[in-house]
Amino acid sequence: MAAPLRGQQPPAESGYDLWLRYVGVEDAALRRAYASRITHLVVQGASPSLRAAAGELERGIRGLLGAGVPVEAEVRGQGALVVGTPASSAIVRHLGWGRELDALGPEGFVIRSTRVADRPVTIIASSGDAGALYGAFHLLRLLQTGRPIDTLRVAERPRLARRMLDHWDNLDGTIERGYAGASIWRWAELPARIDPRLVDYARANASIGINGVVLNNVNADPRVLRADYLAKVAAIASALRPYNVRVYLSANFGAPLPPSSTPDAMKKWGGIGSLPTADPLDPRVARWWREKADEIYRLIPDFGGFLVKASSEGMPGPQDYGRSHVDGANMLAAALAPHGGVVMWRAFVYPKNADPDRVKRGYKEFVPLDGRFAANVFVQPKNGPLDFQPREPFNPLFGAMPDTPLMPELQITQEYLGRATHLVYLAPMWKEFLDADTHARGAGSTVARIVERAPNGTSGMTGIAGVANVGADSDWTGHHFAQANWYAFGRLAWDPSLPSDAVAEEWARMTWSNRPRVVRTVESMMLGSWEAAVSDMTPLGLSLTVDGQHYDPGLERREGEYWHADSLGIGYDRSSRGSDYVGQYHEPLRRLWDEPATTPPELLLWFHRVSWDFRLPNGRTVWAELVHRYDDGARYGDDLLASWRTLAGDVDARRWREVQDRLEQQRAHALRWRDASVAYFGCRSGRTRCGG
Ligand code: BDP
Repeated sequence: MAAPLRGQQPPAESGYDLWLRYVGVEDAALRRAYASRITHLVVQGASPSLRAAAGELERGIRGLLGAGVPVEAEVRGQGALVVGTPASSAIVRHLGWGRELDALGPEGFVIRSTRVADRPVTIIASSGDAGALYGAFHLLRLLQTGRPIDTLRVAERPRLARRMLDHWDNLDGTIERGYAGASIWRWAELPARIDPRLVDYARANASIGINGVVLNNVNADPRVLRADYLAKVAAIASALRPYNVRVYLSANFGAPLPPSSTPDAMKKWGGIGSLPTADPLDPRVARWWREKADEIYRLIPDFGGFLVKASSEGMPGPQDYGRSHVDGANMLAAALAPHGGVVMWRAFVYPKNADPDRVKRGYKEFVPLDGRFAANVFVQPKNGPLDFQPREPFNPLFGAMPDTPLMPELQITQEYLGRATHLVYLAPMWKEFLDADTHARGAGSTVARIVERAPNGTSGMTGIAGVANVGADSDWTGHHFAQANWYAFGRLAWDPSLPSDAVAEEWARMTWSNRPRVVRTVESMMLGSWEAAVSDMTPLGLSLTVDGQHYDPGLERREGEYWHADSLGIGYDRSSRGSDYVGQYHEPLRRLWDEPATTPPELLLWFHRVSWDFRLPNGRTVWAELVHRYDDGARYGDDLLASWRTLAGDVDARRWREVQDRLEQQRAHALRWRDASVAYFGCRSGRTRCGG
């Protein structure tokens, strides 16, 4: 696509190209500099991933520089861009970087400006084909974001081994908590026809380092494990494989049981087998799963493993048979182990009998099991102990299971954050979680450090998962700005230490424009958006204030269970004088969060029930602060609209209008949240008239 002239409005776009638009570099001097550095492409090796890397570079360079460059077998003159591995490429081999590349691993890479036969070249090298592909995307990112490329010295490797996108897609094409249209897996057409869209999906994931995808909902329909569906799964796997994306499935623990009559009943009580039980300690059950795993690996040799929601929210599990989570997970792990597969066993369980305070239950269920899981089992807790709320303290399981690999589950889809109608950039929330200091082994034991280090005897068992926000809408995510959350999740999974503003800037440049005004405006719209959403929906540590659809305010419905508001005060007492949830944290957090005065205001009502006149460090009472935050959060909608208006000429008309429509919806919705919340708490506290 040709570069727009300065001041001219760019041509309409649908958003389908995500951050891989490869529009022409606007700055003429920069474009010339790039063109002189990249005169031809040399890709030695023909594996599917190297071919994918070459294809992406050709496509990207053609778009960015306005003309393609020839692909040569050897370096010819100056300006070669060489891609390969020591195994695939004589040029890379002769550079003698083998040791360094080995240390970076098969997904790591270097990008370097150097000389070959006395000619200036740029080398993208890795010890593995996947790393070469990631290096290609990295170089393209540098070009897309206007970075200089004449003296490159990049060395990268992912900090986590499994960087997973979890789809909550159902076999009927719907998506649980999906706000961007139908599922992109078109089961009815598979395996005969593979939608070309799957390749674009794989490209997008590879560009941000995502290397695993769970295809189906954790509320798993057991039929996905049937032979006819496995053939479809294998077809999807073949489309994703060149991009280093492995396929995983959510497995229903009741799968060995016989079928049940209705689809809904299938999930909870039905299976695809004929056994009278799914008891993990019954040898027939273990054999059934072993044979199932063998069958899967015959079709998909690099199958990743199973994600399991068991004994949770009515899903079948080992506890139905009086067995433990360890019994269940280890039985499945034994079936997968001979093939190198893993189990991701969710810790999202909250059986009523465990504790009256729901947020304490996951910890109480899982901590006693630490160290007893097989070496290929991850326990997968959500970032917070409750349920993907706009803000929660970090889940105290992080730091409490030192002998178990923990794979955090984040939610990219905005279930509790205004769905795809609100602009909410989630990286700051994920950073708050990843950077949280658990103090498990003294100061500095952040969640990220815990997750990055596989426990002894579980080498390579590191990872992170995000619940996908992807659907079949033309823009993939239902809101152009929701693409940023997919992007940011991948980037943080690759390197949890990246700052959210740097990630936002990259995304803004690639998705919208390198014009400084656009970059600045888009970035600032994004950076305040999460705090604004928290202020508008769950200020000061409130949680679950939503209705049954998890979109509109539903305060009456939640009163009493997650917080309590009356004339005396508001909050939930989880201090040592209350439910003692605070006792699940290490010192000094336990001590600090035990007192309202030393609890951060952001979490005050999560940990404490305080009077409306309790004074916050800024001098305001809780009542005044609540009203202030609701108002502030709602007003962010006006700020977003005002900012976006200034970009009307800089952004293509179609995407500009679509974002504008969403922002208008968001503003109206945010005002509704504020008004409903202030009225409700005003009435409960006796501060304002009820029902007025
Ligand atoms: C809740 C969602 C529900 C999921 C559940 C889970 O509302 O759709 O099935 O979490 O994570 O937040 O299992």
